[in-house]
Amino acid sequence: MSELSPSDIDHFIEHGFVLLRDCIDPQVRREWVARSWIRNGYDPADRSTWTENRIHMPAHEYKPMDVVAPRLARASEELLGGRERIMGEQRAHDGFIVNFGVDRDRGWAPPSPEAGGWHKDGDWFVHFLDSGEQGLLVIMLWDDVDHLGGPTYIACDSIGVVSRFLADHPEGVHPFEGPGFGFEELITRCSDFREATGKAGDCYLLHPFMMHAGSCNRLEKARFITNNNVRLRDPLQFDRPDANEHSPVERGVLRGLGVDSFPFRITGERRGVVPERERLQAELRAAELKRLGLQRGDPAQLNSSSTRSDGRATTTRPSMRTIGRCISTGWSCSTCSQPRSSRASSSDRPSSAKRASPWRTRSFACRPPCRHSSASSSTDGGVVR
Ligand SMILES: O=C(O)CCC(=O)C(=O)O
Ligand SMILES: [Fe+2]
Repeated sequence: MSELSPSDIDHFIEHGFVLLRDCIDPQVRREWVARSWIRNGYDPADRSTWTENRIHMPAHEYKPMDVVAPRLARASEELLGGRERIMGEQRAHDGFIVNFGVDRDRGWAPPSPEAGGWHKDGDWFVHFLDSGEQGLLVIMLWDDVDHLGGPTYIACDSIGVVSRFLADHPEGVHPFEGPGFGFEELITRCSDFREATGKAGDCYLLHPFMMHAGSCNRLEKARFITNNNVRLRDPLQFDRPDANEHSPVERGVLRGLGVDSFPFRITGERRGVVPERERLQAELRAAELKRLGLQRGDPAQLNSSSTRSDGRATTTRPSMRTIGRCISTGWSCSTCSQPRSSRASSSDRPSSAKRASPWRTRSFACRPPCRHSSASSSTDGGVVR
């Protein structure tokens, strides 16, 4: 059975998005959000510890989207024209974009060109009308996102604007070199602005050409989203011999161009770009692993396993199954950083510590002396496939 009704599909083609309510596994959602506080070294109950207004966290853990949000996975397939058109497995990850209080002291601006920060995602490739690197933009809400609480602003009539711009640039558009997109000008051509608010577990599936922007968070509450990409195997096609074979994403572009078919051919070179974000996130990841008590992880692994917006990751990293256990008990060996094992007796615990707190790491010493160091570079459960 289809996840999306014909009217959902029509809505997506016309307005560039569909909203799926309550589709994230609540246990994964709670665990990952709780762990993010430890990773950032912030206390959720003490705002004075929130020293950054916004953090785009690197991803540590990936899980199949079929498991974390199966309805979302199916809906994404339907919008892209079937599972066989998608590259690899769809995956959820914990690379949260946390808005702790962006512009909280400044005046609120409604979703409008004046709000600023408008862009289309995809800082890791040169863009063409038919680019498949970013097949969809999914905004997953990992906690409630309220009006004035930093919802992503979306420009629902931007799909046509961006489509026409890219159709005029078959040579390709670099995300940040040269003239680029000129988003400040493109956004002035839009007028249908909305706020991506919702409840924890809701997910917005956006057309990849949807222009969007972060917004100010005036509420004393951190906002947690991820931006998930679904990558296509092949470029989009706008002149399929059988028009029924056009996916809703392709049909959104055709609608934006005002045609039924469009024989588009690129004239430039498809290539990837390494954004500065990846370097920053590698630094964040190393700091997070320290806070999680995994500072003995192989730095080579840490540095090479940055979040990839394209949903792919190629390297091994310390086992997050291990981190998960560590957090659920709240105990890790101060020598080897590994979680408290069954052979550590209760007398190993420092007497001052009572109960595992979700945002403080705790230590104990393994007795007899641990052999954990050999396990600390384990990739079990941490190999990103
Ligand atoms: O924080 C937000 O609401 C938007 C973030 C975003 O669009 C991005 O990081 O690309
Ligand atoms: Fe974005």
